Amino acid sequence: MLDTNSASVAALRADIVRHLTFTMGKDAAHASAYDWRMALSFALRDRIVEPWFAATRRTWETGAKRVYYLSMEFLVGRMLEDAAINLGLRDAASEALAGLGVDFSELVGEEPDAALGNGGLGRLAACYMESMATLGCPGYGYGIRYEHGLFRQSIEGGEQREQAETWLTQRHPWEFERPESAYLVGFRGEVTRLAGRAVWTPSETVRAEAHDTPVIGWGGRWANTLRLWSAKPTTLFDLARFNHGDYAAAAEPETLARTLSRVLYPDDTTFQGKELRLKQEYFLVSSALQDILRRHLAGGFALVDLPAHAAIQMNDTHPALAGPELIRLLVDVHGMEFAAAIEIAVACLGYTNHTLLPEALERWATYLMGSVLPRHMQIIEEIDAWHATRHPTRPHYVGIVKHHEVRMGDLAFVTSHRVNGVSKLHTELVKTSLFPELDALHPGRVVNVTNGVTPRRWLRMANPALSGLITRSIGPGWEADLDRLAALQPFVEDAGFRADFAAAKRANKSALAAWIGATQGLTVNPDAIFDVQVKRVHEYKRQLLNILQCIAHWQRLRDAPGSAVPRLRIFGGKAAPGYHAAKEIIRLINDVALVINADPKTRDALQIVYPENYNVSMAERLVPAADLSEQISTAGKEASGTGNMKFALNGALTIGTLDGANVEIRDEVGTENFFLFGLTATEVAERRRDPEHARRAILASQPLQDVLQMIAEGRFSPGEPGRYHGLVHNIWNSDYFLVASDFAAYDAAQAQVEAAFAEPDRWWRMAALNTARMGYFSSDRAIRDYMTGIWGTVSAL
Ligand code: 26Q
Repeated sequence: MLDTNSASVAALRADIVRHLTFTMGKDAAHASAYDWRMALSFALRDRIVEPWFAATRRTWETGAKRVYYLSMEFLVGRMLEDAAINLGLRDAASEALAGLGVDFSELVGEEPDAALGNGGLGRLAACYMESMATLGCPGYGYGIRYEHGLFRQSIEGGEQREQAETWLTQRHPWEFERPESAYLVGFRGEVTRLAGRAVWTPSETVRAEAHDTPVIGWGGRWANTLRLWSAKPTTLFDLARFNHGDYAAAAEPETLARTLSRVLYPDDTTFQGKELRLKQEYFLVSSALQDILRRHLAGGFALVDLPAHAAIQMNDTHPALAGPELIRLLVDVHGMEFAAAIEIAVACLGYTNHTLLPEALERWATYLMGSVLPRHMQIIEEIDAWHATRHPTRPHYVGIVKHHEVRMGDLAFVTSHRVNGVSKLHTELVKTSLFPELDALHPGRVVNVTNGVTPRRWLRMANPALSGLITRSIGPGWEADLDRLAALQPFVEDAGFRADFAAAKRANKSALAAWIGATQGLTVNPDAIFDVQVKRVHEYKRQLLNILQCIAHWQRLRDAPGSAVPRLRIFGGKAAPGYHAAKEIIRLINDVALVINADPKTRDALQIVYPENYNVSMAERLVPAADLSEQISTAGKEASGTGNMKFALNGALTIGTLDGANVEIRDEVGTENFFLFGLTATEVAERRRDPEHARRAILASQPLQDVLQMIAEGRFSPGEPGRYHGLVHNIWNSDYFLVASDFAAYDAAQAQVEAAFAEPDRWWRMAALNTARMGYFSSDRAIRDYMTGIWGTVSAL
C-alpha cells in the first residue's frame, strides 16, 4: 500500500489545485466545497486512469476471458472516499486538503449517492464490481445510466412521501462520456422473411450511448469498467417543425428516447408488466450484447469461440432477454444456424436468482412481448420448442411460454449453463420449489454461490475505529484476505482487546447519537443497546414483528420501570410506492415512536427512531454503530440478505431466523454467538396448512393480545382510532408471514439479548468473535466462486 509520504501529498495537492484552476475554472479564494470536491475527485480519477489502461491493455494482449455482469441496478453509493482508500491515498488526500484549508470529511459527506438500485440486488452488483477489480478478474458491468435513481423518501406525519432523486444535477466527475461508443436499439415494427432469413424492421429506434466509470480495486492494482447506457434520440431535432412554431412536436423523438433511461423502477418484489420496463430491459441487453460482439470480433476471434472469451452473467431475470438477443444477433445479423447459436448462448450465459416470491417473478404477456419485440417473441418460441425436443421427458406443464405469458425465470434457466442461488438454503429452494422439473432435466446446472460484501467499503472505510484495532492486532492486509480475521480469535480472551473493541463500538455509537440528535432532534443514550433493522420495507421482512415486540417491551417497562437495559430501536427503509401494506407498517412504526418517545416513565429505557431516506451512506453510519442486527424474515422468504453480513462483520450480534444466509452466518460465528428464534422454512410451510395458525398463536400469548388490542383501540392513532383496524384484522385472520406464530419466540430471544448485554465480558467476547469469523462473507470469496464454478475465468494479476 502507498503511504502518506510528503512526495505523494505534495503531488496530490498540486493536482487538486491544477484541477480547481483549469477543470473547475475557480480561484482558491472563491472555491466552494463543491469545487474542491470536484477538484479532488478529478485528481484521484487521474490516478485511476493508468492502472485502468494497463488492465485493459493486458486483457487485450493476453486474450483473457472477460466477465460481463448485466444488471438493471448498480447501487454504488458514494465513490470519492472508496476510490481514495483503494488507491491507498485516503490519508494523503486528507493531508493535501488540510494544507489548503479544506476538510476532507466534510467534502466526502457532500457527495450524493449514486442510487441506481433498489436494495440488495443492486448493492450486490456494486460489491461484485469492486471485488472483480480487486482480484484482477477482467470484467465489465453493464447497466443503465438512470437520470433519476431510487426516489428520495421523506416521512411526513409518519407517512412515506416520495420525491424524485436528482444525483445528476451536479457534475458526475467519475465517468467518461463515450458518444462514439453508441448502438442502435429497435422496438416494435415487423418481421419479414427474405431468402429464408428473418428480417426485423423496427418502427422505433433509439441510440444507446456509453458512459464509462472506472472501478478501482484494492491497492490500485487493477481497474475494470462500469459501462452505463444513456438513451438518445436517433433523429435530429426537427428544425422545420420548430420554425413552424410546433415546439412540442419538434422535441418529440427526444422525449421518447430520453424516457427510456429517465428513471429506475422503484419496485422490488412485486412484478407489474409495464411496457416501459420491458423496453428498458431490452435497451440494456441489446446495447450490451452489441458491444460484447463488437469487442470479440475486434480481437480477431471467430463467433463460435465466443464462450472461450466471454462469460455473461444475468443479475436476476431482468436481463434475461440476453439469450434471445444473442441468438438474434448470431442468426439474423451474422448468418449462423439457430442450433449453433443457442449452444453458444448457453455456454456464455449464467443466471443468478434472487427471489422465490411468486409475485416477484417476471412474466410478460405474449401480446406485449410480441408487439414490443416481435422477433424476440419468435426466438423465444423457438428456444422453447428446441428445449422440448431435446428433452422429450419434459412434462407438458413445463415451458417458457405458458398461458399466454413468457416466464423469464424459465427462459433464463434454459438459456444458461449455470443457474445459481445466493445462499445454501435459497439454492436448495431454487431446486426443490422454483425449478424442480428443470433441475431434474439439467442435473448439476443449479449451483450455490453464497453472497458476499466488500470489506473495503463495509469495514475499512465505514469503520475506521475497528479497522485500526484490527490492523494493530493482526497486522495489515486483512482487507484483501478476509479469512485472516480469524487471527483475531485468540485476542478475544484478552480483556484489554475486548475493552478496545468495546471502545471502538462506543465511539461509533456516540458519533451516531450525535447525528441522530442533529437530524432527528432526539437525544439518545450512547450506552443503550443500538438495535437496528434497516432494509426495504416488506411484509416478509417483518418490521411489523419488531414494532409489535417494541410495544410489548414498553408495556413491561411501564409496569417495572428501571428494570431493563436501555435500548434504542432504529428502523430505516423505503416501501415501494404502490405497496400499501408496507406503507402502513412505516406509519405504524412512526405512530408508535411518537407515543413511546413521549412517555416520561420509560424514556430512559426505550426510544424508537426512523430516520428518513435510508440509503448506502446512511448504512455506512448505522452498520458500525449497531449492537444488534435484526434479521427476522419469515423463514424461506429472504434469499440471502447482505445487510446481515455487514452488521456481523462490524461486531453486531444477530437476532434472526433460519433464513437466507443467516443459516451460514450462524454456522460460521458459532451458534452460541447468535440469537436464533422462530419457525424453520419447513415448519412455516406446515404451519400455513392450519387455517387457524394466527388465532391460535395470539390466544396463546397474552402480551401479543394486549399489543393488538392497544393498536386496535387507537392508542397510537388517537386522532383516527380506526387507522389500524385493517392491519390488526389481517394479523388475526390471515397473517401470511406468521408474525403471530413467531412472536413469543422473538420476545424470548429479545430477553436473551438483554441478559447478554448486561454481561459486558460475555457480550464483547461474542461480538468480537462475530467479526473474527466473518471472513467467509467477503465478496472476494464469492467472486472466486463465480470465477471457478461459473465463469471459467482466472485472475490476470
Ligand atoms: C422487477 C420488475 C420490474 C421492476 C422492478 C423489479 C425488481 C427490482 C429489484 C425486482 C426485484 C428487485 C430486487 C430484488 C432484491 O434486491 N433481492 C435481494 O437480493 C439480495 C442479493 O442477492 C438478497 O440478499 C436478498 O435476500 C434479496 O431480497
